[in-house]
Amino acid sequence: MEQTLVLLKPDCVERRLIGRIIARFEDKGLNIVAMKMLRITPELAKQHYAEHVEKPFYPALEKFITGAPVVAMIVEGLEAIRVVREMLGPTSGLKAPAGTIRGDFSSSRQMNLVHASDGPEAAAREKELYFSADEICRYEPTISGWLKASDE
Ligand code: 3AN
Repeated sequence: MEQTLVLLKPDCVERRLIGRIIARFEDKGLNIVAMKMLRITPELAKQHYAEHVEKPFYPALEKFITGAPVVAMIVEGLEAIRVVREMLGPTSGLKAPAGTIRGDFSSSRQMNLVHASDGPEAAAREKELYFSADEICRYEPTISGWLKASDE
């Protein structure tokens, strides 16, 4: 099992899409093992987007991501990092294919609704940014046996 950090961004919260987006992860058979709503501070934004801090678009990105609450989640499943990224689609909602979350709900590169870790190192780093170990709930849903075979 793999875990990935998912953020429902301010546009997702403001557009009242939290429930519909979470439902897509649940429908896929992924397991939510941690969740909270928070307001991202400029300090946390700089840590989260460390790779973008020096880029010209960073000030607008920080203003956006700190502009309303977000919902942070840890999502667990087989190959969850890749599976969730593919469910989101490419960064720009204008380029994301129909059937992906961004393709279905976003027409923007910045307001693309959801963030998900892009690899194992990012997942480990981002999980720690948003959650302490005691906030992660380990459990085996009783439906698991109907979502995949025991040897998968
Ligand atoms: P993803 O959310 O698919 O992982 P990243 O991490 O490359 O995409 O970008 C995070 C955010 O940074 C984007 N949602 C967008 O707001 C901003 N961003 C990334 N690249 C650009 C760019 N070339 N011009 C403007 N904003 C950008």
